[in-house]
Amino acid sequence: MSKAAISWVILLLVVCIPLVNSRLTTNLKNGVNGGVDCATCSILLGIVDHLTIVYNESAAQSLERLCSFLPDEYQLYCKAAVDFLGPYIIDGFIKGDNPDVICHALKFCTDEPDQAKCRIYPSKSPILFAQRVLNFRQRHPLISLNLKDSKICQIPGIKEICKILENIFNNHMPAVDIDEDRFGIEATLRGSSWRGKDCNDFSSAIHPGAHVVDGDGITDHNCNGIYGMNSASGKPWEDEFCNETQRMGIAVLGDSISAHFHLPEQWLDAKQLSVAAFEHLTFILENELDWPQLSASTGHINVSWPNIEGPTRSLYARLFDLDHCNHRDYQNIAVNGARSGSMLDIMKSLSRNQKNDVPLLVIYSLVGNDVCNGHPDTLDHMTTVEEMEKNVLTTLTYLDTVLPKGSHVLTTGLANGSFLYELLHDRIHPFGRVGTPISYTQIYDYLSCLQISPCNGWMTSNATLRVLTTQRAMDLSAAIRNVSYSYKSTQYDIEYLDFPFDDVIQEWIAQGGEPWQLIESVDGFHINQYGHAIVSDVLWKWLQKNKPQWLPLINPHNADIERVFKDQDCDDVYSQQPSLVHEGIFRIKPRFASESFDVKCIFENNIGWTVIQHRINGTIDFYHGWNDYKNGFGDLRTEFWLGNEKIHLLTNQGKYILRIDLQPWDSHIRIAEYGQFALDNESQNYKLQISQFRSNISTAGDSLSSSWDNANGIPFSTYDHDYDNLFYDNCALTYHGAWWFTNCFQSHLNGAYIRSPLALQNTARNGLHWNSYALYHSMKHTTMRIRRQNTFEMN
Ligand SMILES: [Ca+2]
Ligand SMILES: [Ca+2]
Ligand SMILES: [Ca+2]
Repeated sequence: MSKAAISWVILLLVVCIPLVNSRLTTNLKNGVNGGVDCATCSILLGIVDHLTIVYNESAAQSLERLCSFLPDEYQLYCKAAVDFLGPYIIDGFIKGDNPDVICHALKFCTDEPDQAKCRIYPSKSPILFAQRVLNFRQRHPLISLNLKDSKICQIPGIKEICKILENIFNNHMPAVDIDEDRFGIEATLRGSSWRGKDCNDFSSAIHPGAHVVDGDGITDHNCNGIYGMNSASGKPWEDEFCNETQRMGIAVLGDSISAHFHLPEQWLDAKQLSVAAFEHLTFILENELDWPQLSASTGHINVSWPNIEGPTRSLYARLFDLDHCNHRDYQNIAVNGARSGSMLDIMKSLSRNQKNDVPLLVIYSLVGNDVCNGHPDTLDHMTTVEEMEKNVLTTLTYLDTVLPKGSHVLTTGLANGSFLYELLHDRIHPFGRVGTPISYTQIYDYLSCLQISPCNGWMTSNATLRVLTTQRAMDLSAAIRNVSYSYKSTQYDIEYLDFPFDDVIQEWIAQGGEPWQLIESVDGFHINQYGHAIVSDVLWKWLQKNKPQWLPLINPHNADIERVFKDQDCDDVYSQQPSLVHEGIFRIKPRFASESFDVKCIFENNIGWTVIQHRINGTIDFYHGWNDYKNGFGDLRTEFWLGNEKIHLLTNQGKYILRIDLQPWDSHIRIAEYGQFALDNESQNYKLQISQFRSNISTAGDSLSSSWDNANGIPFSTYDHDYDNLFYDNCALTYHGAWWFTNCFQSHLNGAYIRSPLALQNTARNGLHWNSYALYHSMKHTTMRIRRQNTFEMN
């Protein structure tokens, strides 16, 4: 298989990941007649066809347009795929072939002998269809694609990615988790979107929900952001603010409903396709197309995304509102396709130390997959009542071995999915909004024909089958209820609740909505963002009414917590009081700081940046010793170095992004941005932590962490404290500045201020240098600024 064909497969994998994803994460088989590959090809070409209609252009132009919507890192693959297959596809469209014909001709789709023929655009004449496929192949005899042999995960470069993904998909543990406490620092890959962020990934004793040590007087053991001493009282803040109430975390054991599976509608609707629709593609894929950060159970982000609509309200957010001491103590242990049997493995990724951690409220909620599958004989593949009883009992017994005393478990029954068909079947699917209208029934039938439907029992026009499926779901719910009520736990108390979808629908109608508006538009199966918010409303009301003793008391110190632990950097300043000015000088107090201090802030795109270095005119001399660089010098209104101690305090309260703006004397501003930036403390000589150079947005190149001269892990050097890598030289002295010198540098922005025309040829190299932008050139203006990374951002 040629390289271009491989690229094509990657593109399929990327663009139509939902199906591939469900194949990776569920027991869903490849289907028949080409299954997932066939559906992917047909839908993709359908979208191309729709683009030609929307933009009144040729298929060639539409293919190019489709590639142009993808993020930069996918462009190359997309273009290679178009170069290879584009001519055939275009020829097919010109000759009037529809996506079904082209995908059959290209052998993504087949008609297996004993199977029904699957077409997304059913052909009026089967003979004509076969003739068209034959004609296409005769026109292009050289096409030989054998996708059955494509072992995509064996290709070097892809192999490593596959390994990571497999690990994530199989173990459901954070990809980056150095101390193995099962809490990560990245947002995606089962990291902080799923479980509260680990505030120290080098100590497993430090994690959300952990036991507090010495009142967290020095270290924030439970990652709730509350630590340190109140100098007025001499007591730890955590003791003063959190000891009156009982801390409690939340975890959900669930399926794609709890994980909040969501496929952006913009991806399938040619009218809505755009660069913005794919803006966070990598982040979304790394989160398995799930949005736990916005879910009913563990939602914790209040921002709107470009491709998901609706409010975030969650059980976790409400626990936090009652008591801010519960900050970050959430775990979303939900996996697409999970059912009671597979949960027996998945639940082992739950993190709780029975002896040391605080109690947990666990929601056990598997609402569909025990009756949903893609098999034609779907009833034979559903979980039986006996299996369900055994699985629930095993789960509850296991929880007894991990949950701290005083925990609570709420089990729910299966949802009644029969309403899905009733609400949606004759509505038009987003994919069918352009060109030939396509209803949900047609999509259901097509997926069911390929045997890749998420739920043959409910997503079917066969009313009897829907009733039988609902009956089984009710029997299984009864089994969950019976086991829940008969189980005797030593660690927790337990309650069962029928999945309250009727209440959710009633509540939505009371708010003026229509029930179908709560269903995900693309898959016609999951609950969307509006639905999640209401599910959380209904569950919370139920808990308040029936289990008030499970919920924490209102912490009278919530306002104090906000007061003491706010304004930690310019972004907090901005969120307290959005400013109309572009920049200014403000007072902040980083969490670790004993006193507040002034900084220069820049406000841009609703983000507050904290400036740590600025050079504009040479009025300030930057040739200073260790203590000046430690404490900072200069004038915040003109030129300054903020100070290594302050930078250390700022960058150790979260994950910080560094952006450097560089303007030479003879050219325009370019930037270099790093996803991770921090300074260690003075005992580590303000060692630089820098990584995740953002090559996609940086225009000035990487002169701090490039492989040939990497300043990551290098201490700061001044002329009177020489920690550079050269034993025979003192870089700070030689080049008249101070920096994280290696041997000696690829960048150095604290050198002497040199004016044009000498700056253009600063061969002495003692100026303001960034070699990957301009070698032997001393910059005219430089700004180094930082901001805290938001959890929803990708790296
Ligand atoms: Ca960790
Ligand atoms: Ca940790
Ligand atoms: Ca704490």
